[in-house]
Amino acid sequence: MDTVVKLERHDVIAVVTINNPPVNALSAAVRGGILASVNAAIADPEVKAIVLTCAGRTFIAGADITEFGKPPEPPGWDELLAVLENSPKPVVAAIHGHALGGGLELALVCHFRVATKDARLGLPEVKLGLLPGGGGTQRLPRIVGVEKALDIVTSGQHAPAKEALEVGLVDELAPEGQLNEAAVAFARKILAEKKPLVKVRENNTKLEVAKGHPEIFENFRKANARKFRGFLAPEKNIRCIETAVTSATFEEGLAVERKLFMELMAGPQSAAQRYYFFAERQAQKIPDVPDDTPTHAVKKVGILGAGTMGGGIAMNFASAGIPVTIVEIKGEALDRGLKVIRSNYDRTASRGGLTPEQVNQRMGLLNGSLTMEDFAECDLVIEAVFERMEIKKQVFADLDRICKPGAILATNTSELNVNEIASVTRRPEDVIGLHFFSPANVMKLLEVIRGEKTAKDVIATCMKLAKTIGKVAVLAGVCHGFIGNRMLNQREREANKLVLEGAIPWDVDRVLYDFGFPMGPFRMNDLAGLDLGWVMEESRSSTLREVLCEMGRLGQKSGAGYYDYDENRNAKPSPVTDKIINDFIAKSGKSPRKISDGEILERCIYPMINEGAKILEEGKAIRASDIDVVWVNGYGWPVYRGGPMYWADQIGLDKVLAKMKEFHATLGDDFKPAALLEKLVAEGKKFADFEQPA
Ligand code: 3H9
Repeated sequence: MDTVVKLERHDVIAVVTINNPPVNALSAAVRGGILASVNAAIADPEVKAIVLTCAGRTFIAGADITEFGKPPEPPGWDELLAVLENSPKPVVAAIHGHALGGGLELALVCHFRVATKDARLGLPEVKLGLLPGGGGTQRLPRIVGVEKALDIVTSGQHAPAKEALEVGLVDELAPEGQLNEAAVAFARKILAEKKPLVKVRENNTKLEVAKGHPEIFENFRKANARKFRGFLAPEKNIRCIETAVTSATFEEGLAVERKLFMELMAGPQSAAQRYYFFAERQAQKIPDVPDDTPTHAVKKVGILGAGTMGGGIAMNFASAGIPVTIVEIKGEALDRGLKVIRSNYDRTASRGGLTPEQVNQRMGLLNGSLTMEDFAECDLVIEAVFERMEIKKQVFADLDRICKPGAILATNTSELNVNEIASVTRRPEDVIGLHFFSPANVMKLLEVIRGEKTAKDVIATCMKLAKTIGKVAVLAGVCHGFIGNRMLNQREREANKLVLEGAIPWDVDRVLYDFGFPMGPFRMNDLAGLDLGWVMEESRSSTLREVLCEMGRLGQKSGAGYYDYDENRNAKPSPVTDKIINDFIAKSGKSPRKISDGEILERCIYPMINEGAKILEEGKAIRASDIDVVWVNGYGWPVYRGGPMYWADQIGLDKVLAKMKEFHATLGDDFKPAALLEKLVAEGKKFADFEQPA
């Protein structure tokens, strides 16, 4: 028998244990092992019931994603699921950790499910651009009802065991540390009851309720249209559940599920989303900072600055149960900052995301102070003060004096030189950049900036800490704007140039929105505030943005920016902006030209890709996929297009290069192709093939 699956007998109960680290994915070997073990247990006359359990940190986390896109290896899913479902002896799944995707689908063909209290169950295939292809879309609504099932498959979220018990996904919760014993006891109880075994597929009661109510699906589609925009998988997930309700037989529903699953699997969106799944995990691996690098315990965090950024950063730690000392210069600003934090938590509570006790608990972890001396005992201090080098240097000199030896000193700068900041301390090895994105309590991305002298244990600690506070960390080297903003600057420049050549801002925004961004650059700037980094005294009316700021059009917050806003913050194209643009064009002496949507897209995105190539060749990002992780998590790049570097690989780097050369010839040096782009094209390679020299 295969070693990844073990069969043991405890009296009349056969226990089948899967052991395929790290997450017991259902590889061909595992499928074969389960099939052989279950068949053997069924054939053994001494065995009366079967318990299916997993070793290691989790139950089965799904199909083995690394097998996708390769020729299928036997045994097939249908064969495996059928043997379990048709077993004449009761099969009990014993679930700990995660039961996800194919793992949950396997549990759903078992007759019963026992879970630990901290287990989580879900069908996250939608996040891979897929749908549950092992009968999940047909069995789930039969257990939890149509509306709940729609929610589960289209969100991909994992339900905690308690909720799974309430909705009938789980039959019993096991006492702490006794999962297998509880599952065996459950099996004995079933044997004693001698009731006939019921298959999930035979239970149609919950589907009946939805029959003749197509509006359930239409309403669901409408309510989620914005969230699903651009993605193919949610609609196909919905269609499968719709079919579960409308089809005459279970088999018919399964056939539709299979067909739509295969369509998604063969399509570009799922390929991109699967690529992204591994990219995010790969980003955690730093070649010269191995997994076993020692890390510091971070039990107390200090934040300097209680503004929007500082407050948002503080919330991450308080939400993860880590005490925070938050320091401001003036009492008023501190009070205001703490008030904003409380109102953010209260808002989450009012939507049911937190209990009032949890809000109080989190607020209780925030200790406001007016003196930096209170950072003395902190293990990590993050400054979120004004973006001026002199100010940052003063702050770091103070931190160096105040903080205990071994404390990590971090700057939240979005572009300043971390080496220069570190140079004012006697411990540059403890200095690092932690670039959070606004709103810092919401955005998933954390750029971790490695200075020239930053110690490996400091990097390892910050990467680990990012996971603790629910962030996706990407390591970047010191350069202006790091990975994300450095590339964004390219897009900003081109968007602005385009409108002075004849495109209008709303067209630029529409093209990028249609590409899949949540909003275009002008809407984004209006949202962030046009006066970010703008100083009235230094304003020279030299750019469209400056002129808007001088007019008090500061963006959404002031009711007008590039766009005009109504009281509900709906954006309307503004004639004022049109006029300013026309004045600029008239002054330049050039006549506006018609610019195609295709050119808008290429002008905005190809220079970003080119900058990404420079970032790679300079070693400021470890790998191309890290850049993609930054753009998906920090800038709303549509995950179904993988990320800018992946997207470029799909278009073909030769095509990107050819276009860059064309723009270079007509529009100048902003489009000078990166040496790495030229090199990869010459070698017939992709960004995905690029490796940093050892
Ligand atoms: C499916 O089931 C389709 C069926 O419906 C079709 C039926 C026909 N396969 O995330 P971590 C690796 S689709 C292969 O860092 P955590 C991962 O790459 C699948 N490998 O750990 C990483 O490798 P490495 C539906 C996988 O503790 C290592 O495991 N299921 C798989 O933070 C550790 O992962 C999902 O989408 C896999 N399925 O989180 C669940 N899963 O160490 C996907 C993980 O080399 N998985 N790996 O970098 C997860 O959500 C998380 O891994 C989990 C653990 C929550 C389980």
